[in-house]
Amino acid sequence: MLTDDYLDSFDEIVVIGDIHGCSDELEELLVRVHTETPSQDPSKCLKILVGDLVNKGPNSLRVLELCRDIYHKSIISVRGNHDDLVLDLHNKYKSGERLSEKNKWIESLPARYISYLEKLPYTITIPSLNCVIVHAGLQPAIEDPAKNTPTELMTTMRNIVVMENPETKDHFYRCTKSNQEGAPWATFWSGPEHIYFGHDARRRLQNQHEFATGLDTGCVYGDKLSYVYIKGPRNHYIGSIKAKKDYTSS
Ligand SMILES: [Mn+2]
Repeated sequence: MLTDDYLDSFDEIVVIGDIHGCSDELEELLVRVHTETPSQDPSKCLKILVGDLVNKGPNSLRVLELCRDIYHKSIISVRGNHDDLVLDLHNKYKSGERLSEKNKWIESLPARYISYLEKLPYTITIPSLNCVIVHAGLQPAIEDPAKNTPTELMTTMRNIVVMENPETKDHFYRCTKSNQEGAPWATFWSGPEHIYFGHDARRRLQNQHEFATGLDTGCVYGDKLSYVYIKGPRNHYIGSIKAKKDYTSS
C-alpha cells in the first residue's frame, strides 16, 4: 500500500512491463523516462514493475543491480512467477541439486538479491489512484480481491472460464493459467480499481479493457518493453522500447 506521503515525493509514476533479464532495454527505458521527467531528477520518477524481473533473458543480474542497488529509492516491484522460480531453483541448489546450464547464473546469486526477491510483494495498491499492480491478475467477484486472490493465481492466471453449479445453476469463475480455454481475465474485471499487470506476453499490449491494462509486450521474445504513466504530466501515455533481439532463440 503506497501512502500519499510517500507518493508526494514523486512528480510522476510509470508502470513497466515484464523485463525478464532484458537489462539493455530496461536501461534504455530508464534513460528515456528520466530525460523526460520535468525535474530531470530520476529520484522524482517512481518506477513500478509488474514482476518477472529475472529469468529467460540475457542479464538478470544487471536488472537486479539496477533495481536493488542503483535505483532502490525509485524502483519498486511486485513478484512474478519467474521471480518465485528463481528463488525455488536457488533453494534446490543450496540443498545439493545441480542446476541446468541456463540456470547456472542462479548458483552465484548474491545474498542481497535473494533477500530482495524474497521481499517482493504480490500486490502494490495505490488507494489515491484507485489502482493495483499485480503480476498476472486478480480474481473478480470475490471480497477484497487484492487480499483474497490466492497468491499462486496472482502470479500465473491468464484466463477465466465461466462455470455453472449443476445443482443451483449459479455461475462462478474459474481462473486458469491457460490462454486457450475461456477468455482473458481482464474482460471479467469490472473495477472499481484499475489493475496494471503483465505475464500474458502472447496477447501483448492489453489496453482495450476499461479497468485493466496488460503490459507484457514480449521484450524477451524480441518485441518490446512497454510502460504507461499513471501520474504526472504524461499521465496515461503508453510508450515502449524496441527489443534488440529475440533472446529466447539462440
Ligand atoms: Mn510471468
